[in-house]
Amino acid sequence: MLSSSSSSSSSSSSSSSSSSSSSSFIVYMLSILIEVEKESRNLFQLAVQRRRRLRAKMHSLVVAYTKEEGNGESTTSLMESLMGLLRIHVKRGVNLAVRDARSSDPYVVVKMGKQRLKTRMVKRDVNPEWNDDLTLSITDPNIPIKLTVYDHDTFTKDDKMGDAEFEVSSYIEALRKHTNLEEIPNGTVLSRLQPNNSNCLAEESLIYLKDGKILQDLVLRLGNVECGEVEIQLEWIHFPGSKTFSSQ
Ligand SMILES: [Ca+2]
Repeated sequence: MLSSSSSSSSSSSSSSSSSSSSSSFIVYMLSILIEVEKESRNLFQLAVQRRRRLRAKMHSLVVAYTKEEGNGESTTSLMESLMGLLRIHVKRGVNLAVRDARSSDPYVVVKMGKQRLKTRMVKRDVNPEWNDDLTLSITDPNIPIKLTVYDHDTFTKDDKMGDAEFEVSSYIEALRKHTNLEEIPNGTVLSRLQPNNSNCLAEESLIYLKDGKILQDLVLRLGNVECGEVEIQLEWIHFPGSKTFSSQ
């Protein structure tokens, strides 16, 4: 009696333990599935948020641009004609002109059409390291970009320290041509531009692939001034939804 009861109890406990172990396995699997699902939902939400932030940034840039334009062109049509954003990393000035007693307080102004952006000012330095990013919205890559260096003055009008122009058509062409970036080794030079009489290049300018991005380095020789060069780097920021680059 005792043994039978014990055996029955042991058999019932063994069956319950096997069913509880399989149900705990299912619970475990489910919890993993839920975690995976939650994780992918989080990633999706992050991507959505990032896309929304980019769109908001684009929108505010375009609105600012439209306001500045004052030409009544609607924001929507500008959004449609927008190819993307061009980030101009203004690295440094080299051997710039002296406009104060011994030095200058240089800053850079970049203009494209009616867009106007400027870097911070570096006090008393004719070899300034600005390391400032200026972002232009690009609708027509054939519009030249003009860069002017000024000497900041407190009580008088800021003096000019030279200017230079450059175009982004070759850079855009490289972006259009090379959409299979994962197949190109890091550091590959995609295009070279030589200095000549019709451009403001001080030396050969390279368009190359670095860390999955196509960049262009330019050293601009300043004109309308006795001396000075400005080093910049171009980086394209793809705009989600832009039809300019098929693979993006
Ligand atoms: Ca000054």
